Amino acid sequence: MLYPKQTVTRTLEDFSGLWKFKVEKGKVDPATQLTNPQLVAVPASFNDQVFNKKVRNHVGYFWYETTFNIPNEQAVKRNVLHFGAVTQNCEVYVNGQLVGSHIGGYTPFEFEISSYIKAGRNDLKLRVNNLLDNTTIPSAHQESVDGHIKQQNRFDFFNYAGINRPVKLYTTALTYIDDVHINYKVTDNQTTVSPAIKINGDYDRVQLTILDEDDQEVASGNEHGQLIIAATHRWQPLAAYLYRLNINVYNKGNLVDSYTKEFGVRTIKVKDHQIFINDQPFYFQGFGWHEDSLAHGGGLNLPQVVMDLNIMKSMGANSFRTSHYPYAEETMRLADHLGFVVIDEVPAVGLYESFAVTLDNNVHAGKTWEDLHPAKNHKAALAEMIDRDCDHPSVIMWSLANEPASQEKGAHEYFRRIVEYAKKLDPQRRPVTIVNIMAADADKDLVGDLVDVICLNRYYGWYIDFGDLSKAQADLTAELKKWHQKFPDKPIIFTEFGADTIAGMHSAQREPYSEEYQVDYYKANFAIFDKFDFVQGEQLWNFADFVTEPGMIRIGGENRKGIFTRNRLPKEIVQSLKQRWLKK
Ligand code: GCB
Repeated sequence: MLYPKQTVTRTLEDFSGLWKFKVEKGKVDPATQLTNPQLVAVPASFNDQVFNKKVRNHVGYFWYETTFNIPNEQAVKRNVLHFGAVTQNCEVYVNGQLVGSHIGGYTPFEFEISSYIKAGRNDLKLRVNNLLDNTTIPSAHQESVDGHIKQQNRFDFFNYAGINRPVKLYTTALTYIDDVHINYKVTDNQTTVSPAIKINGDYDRVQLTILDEDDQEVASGNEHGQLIIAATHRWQPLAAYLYRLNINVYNKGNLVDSYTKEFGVRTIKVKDHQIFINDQPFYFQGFGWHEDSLAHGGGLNLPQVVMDLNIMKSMGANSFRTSHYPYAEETMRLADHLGFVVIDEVPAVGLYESFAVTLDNNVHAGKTWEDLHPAKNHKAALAEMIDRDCDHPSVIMWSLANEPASQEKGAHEYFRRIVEYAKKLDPQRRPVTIVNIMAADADKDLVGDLVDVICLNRYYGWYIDFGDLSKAQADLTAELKKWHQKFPDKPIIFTEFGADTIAGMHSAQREPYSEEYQVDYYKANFAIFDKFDFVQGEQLWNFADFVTEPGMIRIGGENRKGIFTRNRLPKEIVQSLKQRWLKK
C-alpha cells in the first residue's frame, strides 16, 4: 500500500478536523445520523478529549461520523479512502453501506469507495471497538460480567482508542500504481535498484527516474530493467541521505499515473556479536518510547514527535524501538530523514497468559501457547507492518514480539513459524528479534536460537534486587555471561531497563523513586554493559512518563520510568546520560 500523496495525477483530501462521536448504546442504523453525538478531533484518541471518566474507560463499541463533499469531476475518478490507523478494530460505512472492515490498531488500510459515493454530500461512519482478547495482538483477558465486557489488558500502557491517525481520500485514474517496493543491491559504490511495481489497468509505457537530494537525475529505466546508481551516497545513522524513485505510467502517450517514493541505500549485517550498518559497527543508544501525549492520547501528535526526536538527537541518541506497536508512518518518514535507527515492533505485546506460573518449579510450565491463539492476527499485523515499512532505511530490525512467554512449552514452534514468515515477507531479509522477558532468562528461554539479535528487557535494581544496586550488578553480570555462553555470536541489546522516578522527588539516601536513584540505577547498569563487548546497545525505558491503566505502582496513572516527564521536563539523569552518549 502506498502512502497517500498528491501528485500530478492524484488528488488528496485530508479529513482531519472535528467529527461526531458517540458510545454505542443499542443498535445504530448506519444509514441515519448519529443522535446526540459529541464532537471530537480526528486524528486523536477519543479517551481524554471527552473528559468523562465513564466514556474514557468505555470498553466496547463506539461510532464516528463526518460528511464530505465530492466535486462533479472527482466522482468519475477512482476514489480511495485511506486510514493511517484506527485502534483497534473497525467497520467503515459510506452513505449507509458497509465498504469494509479492519482488525488491528496500528497499521494502515484503505478501501476503494468509487461505487459508494456520489457528487455532492456524502456520509462517512465508522463503528470502532477497543476489544482485545486471547486471539488479538495486543493481547488481553476478556470476560463478560453482568452483561458488561471486562477486559484485562496484558500490557501496562493505556489502551487509547479511536481514529488515531489521519484519514485521507485520494483519487487516481482507472490505471494506477498499486504498490511499489524498492529492492536494491549495493556493491562498493554502485547500487543496482530493481523496483517491484504493481500497476493495475491499461498502460503501454513506464518511465522510472531516480533523483538525488539535489534533484539531479542519477538513474533511469523502465519497470523491467535495473537502475544503476553509479556513485552511491549511503544513508548513514544520523547522516541520512534519501533518493527518490519517480514512476510515470503512460497509456497511448498520456501520463495516467505518477508517484514518487523516497528510499535510502544502506547495508545491515550481524556478525561476530556485532551489528554492522554499512560495514561499520553500530551501537544502539536510545529509547523505548510510546505514542502518548496530552489530549491526543495515543493519536498522532506530529509536533510532539518532531520535538521528541530532536530532544533525543540533542542527547546523542541514535535509535529507538517502536515499543509496542508500529508507530505512525509520519514518524517513520521523519526517522528516515533524521537518520534514526529503528527497531520496528509488531503489536505482539502481552503474549503471556499468567505471570504466576513463573514461580513454578517446572521451568517450562504455563499454557500460553495452548490457551492463546494469536497466530492469525499476529501474522496479519506482521504482513501489514512489513509491507508498510520495508522500504524505510531507518528500519534495521523487526521485533516480532515484546516479552512473550518464550520459556513456556510451545514457544519455539510458535515463533519458528513467525520468524520464517517475517523473513519470507521482507525483501531485505532484515535481522529479527523477539524481545525477551526476565522470567525467560538464558536457562529457560526457548526462542533465542531463532533470532539474529538478543534483546533483553531487564530490571535488576527495580523489579528484582529493588534498591540494591550491588546485588543488581552481580545478578546482571551472571545473566549476561550465560547468554553469551549460549549464543557467543549474537549481539545483545538492552531494549528496556529503568526505574520509576517521580520528577522533583529527592532523597538524601538516594532511595528508589527519587531522581538520585534513577541516576545511580543507570550508572550501575552502564558499568556492567561497558565490561562486555557483546553488549551492543542500550535503549532506556522509557523516553518519557506515559499513561497506563490504573495500578498500585502507577502513581497518578502513569508509568514513571521516563527520563522526561510526560510534558517533557527533564529529570536529573538527562545531563549525565547526555555526557555519556555524546562522548561515546
Ligand atoms: C516491561 C514492558 C513495558 C512496561 C515495563 C514496566 O517489561 O515491556 O511495557 O512498561 O516493563 O515499566 O513495567
